[in-house]
Amino acid sequence: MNRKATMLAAGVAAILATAVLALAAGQQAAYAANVNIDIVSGASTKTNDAFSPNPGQAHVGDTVVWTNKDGAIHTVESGANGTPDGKFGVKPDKSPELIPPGKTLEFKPTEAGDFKYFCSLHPAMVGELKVS
Ligand SMILES: [Cu+2]
Repeated sequence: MNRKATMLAAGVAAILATAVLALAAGQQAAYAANVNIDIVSGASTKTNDAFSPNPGQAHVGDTVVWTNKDGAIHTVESGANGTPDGKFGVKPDKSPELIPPGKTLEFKPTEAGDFKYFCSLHPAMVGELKVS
């Protein structure tokens, strides 16, 4: 093969490799879903009805998105009040992520299980995320 033909072959191989990677990524995206959970209006005065749906249902690899539809700041911290487990809803320093009105918090579960969570500002607000 001359130099031009070699470069052409390398170019075609690179395009094919990119196409295969894109296909694989597309298939992964087809299985992973967004799971939406609302922090409902008036959540501050609610308990296990502060989050909807509750319990939430997700699969490993999904993106769980909590949206604050209330007018007050809330948090979605994994574990229970007094015994947080730091699996989601916390910053690297383990302090809770604040979710202002209209904002979201995301969590991508990497393992199955039942994850309890609460709002650290209004600890009566409790929820559960079931991951299969
Ligand atoms: Cu709250």
